[in-house]
Amino acid sequence: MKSLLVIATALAVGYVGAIPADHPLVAKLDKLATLNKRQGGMTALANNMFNPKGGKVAAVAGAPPTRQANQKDSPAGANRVKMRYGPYKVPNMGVTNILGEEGALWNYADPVAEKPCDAQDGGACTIVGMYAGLEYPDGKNANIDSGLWLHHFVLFNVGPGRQDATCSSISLPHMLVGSSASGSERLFSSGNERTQAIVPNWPTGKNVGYKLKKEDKFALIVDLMNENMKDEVVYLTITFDIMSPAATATYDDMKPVWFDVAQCLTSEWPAPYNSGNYTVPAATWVANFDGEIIGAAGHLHDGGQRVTLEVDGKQVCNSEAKYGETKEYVQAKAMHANPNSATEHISSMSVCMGPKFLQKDLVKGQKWKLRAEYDYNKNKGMMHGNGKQSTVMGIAIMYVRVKK
Ligand SMILES: *[C@@H]1O[C@H](CO)[C@@H](O)[C@H](O)[C@H]1NC(C)=O
Ligand SMILES: [Cu+2]
Repeated sequence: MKSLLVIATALAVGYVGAIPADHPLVAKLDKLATLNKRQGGMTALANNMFNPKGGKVAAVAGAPPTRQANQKDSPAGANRVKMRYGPYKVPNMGVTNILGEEGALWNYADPVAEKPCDAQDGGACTIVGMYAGLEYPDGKNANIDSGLWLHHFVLFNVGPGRQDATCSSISLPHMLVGSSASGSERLFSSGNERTQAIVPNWPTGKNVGYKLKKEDKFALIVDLMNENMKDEVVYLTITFDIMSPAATATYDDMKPVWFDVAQCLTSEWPAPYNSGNYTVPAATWVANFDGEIIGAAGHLHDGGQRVTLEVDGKQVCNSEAKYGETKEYVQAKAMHANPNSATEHISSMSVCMGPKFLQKDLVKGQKWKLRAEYDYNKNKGMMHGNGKQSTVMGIAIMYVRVKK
């Protein structure tokens, strides 16, 4: 069993990349899936292995409620609900996990997360907007300027008929939350850039939303970093704009498509170079459903310049990174006091939508390809004490309208 876990670890950090179907590692993933089944899930196993010193802890006394409805600035007709997930304890910088990551809550699986509408309409609602944040127990924003990173999270929807568009049944992130790619789909994600996906504000995002059913259940993978020398407890927030099923009866449904250089793994990819520039391509995805494209946004790590999407050889989307736009994203001192490590961090990624998305329709059989471009000469990366760049990522989530 130990060796299988070592394989899981290797897969998890992305050493094998996007796996072609005939790759011998697929057989090993198969074994992992069997192990997963036999043990009734690998959630606890993986959490104990990767995060022995961190994870979900008891609610903090006196903290604000975990569901806060009627937030300001919701789009017309929607209720903006902020959900606070956790709280999660993030170990301090002095704690190194088995993957060599310091101060990390690493891909922590939280298989039970409340939906924004579990408290109303019996758990059915239409999501028209989503964005994420990180907060201290008292509700104050947690960001890089106080050493806390919303490194990333993955929101899964687990339910009957849910099938991830870009992974088949054997997929590590889905297994981490005790599900599979044929029983759940990755619905939303965000890194510390905290991109807002408020689709009614996008040119082709009217009268469409993600229709949550009563039977659907949420699960999370939470990845946080703490650059302080003491453990910190924080809440992940996801703010949803929701509408009732009755108000959205005529709306089209929306399906997410997750592109990733480390597809069906946990998205980390070892930086192929420690300096200069390089491009990491993802494996080609052959579109497996038809729809109308609403928008897409990318996620990169520091040093990243852009995520591009290509359809049948033509570039159609360019999601660009910007750095240090506000003080929250600028550090006084680089990690490990390494002068080659970044102090200015990615603070936004542009969204491809409307005229900036050169492809209007998703058509079965199209060949889609994501590329993640890095250039450490333009922006420094996050370096370990040993001079190696930490792992990178290249992700884009695209939302597609599916006609009723
Ligand atoms: C590196 O940067 C140069 C100049 O911007 C560009 O022409 C080249 O395509 C880049 N190479 C890679 C592998 O991204
Ligand atoms: Cu990331």
